[in-house]
Amino acid sequence: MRGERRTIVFVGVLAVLAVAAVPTVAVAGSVTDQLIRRLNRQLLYIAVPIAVLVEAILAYTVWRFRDNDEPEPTKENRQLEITWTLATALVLLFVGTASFYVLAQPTVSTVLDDPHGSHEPGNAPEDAVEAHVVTEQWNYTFEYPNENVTTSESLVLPANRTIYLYVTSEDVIHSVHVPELGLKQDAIPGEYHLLRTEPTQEGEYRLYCAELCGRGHPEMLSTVRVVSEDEYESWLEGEALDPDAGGDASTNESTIDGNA
Ligand SMILES: [Cu+2]
Repeated sequence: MRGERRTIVFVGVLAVLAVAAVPTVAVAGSVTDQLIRRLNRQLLYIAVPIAVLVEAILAYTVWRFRDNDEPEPTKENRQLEITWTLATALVLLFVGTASFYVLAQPTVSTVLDDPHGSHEPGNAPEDAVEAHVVTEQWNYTFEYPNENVTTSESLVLPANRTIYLYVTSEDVIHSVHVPELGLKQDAIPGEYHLLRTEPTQEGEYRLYCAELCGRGHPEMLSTVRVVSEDEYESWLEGEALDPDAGGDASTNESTIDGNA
């Protein structure tokens, strides 16, 4: 009976691990977003069955021993102890491995494969798109140094290309956050910090400032536009010919000042 129960627990744990290990297809905005979503789903596959199991055992115990006026202490059960120790170790091993796999990806952690240990701009590979996100109270300037393009309207990125975003600030600490693309990076005055990703889905994504940075913080919003390669090229050409077409950095600021 005891051996049977142990087998059931082990089979249950293995089944949960097997289900969690299967990659599921979902529409993700970027490679980064896909990695984070998948990890979240895998951890849920582990957490939900365990929560249901524990609650079920708890409810059963309360019901089963509801009229037990003389409870006896549990006797030592070595097999049961070994079983739950091993089961817990297996679950933790899976959680740790799955999390570290995601953390070690270059599109999630940008520190690991940087040869200089710094995030100085200009280190993007030839085939990647390099853009600088310059934050200041309370707007954004997007610079494309290799194309000599600067705009404040929106961050335009081509789909299915590697993107190197160098984030910095002109005044106080801001944080560049694009939840739907899985991107978040602090903007520190005098420093550049790298965000690396590959957008996979064309569309418009909201860009937030995620660090309280003063009076205009709630309105420090912008847009990331992920477009096709052709659209991106013609957008760059248009911006290079007519730099003022993309809007003016002071527009947002004067609007906020006007409201205050
Ligand atoms: Cu800000």
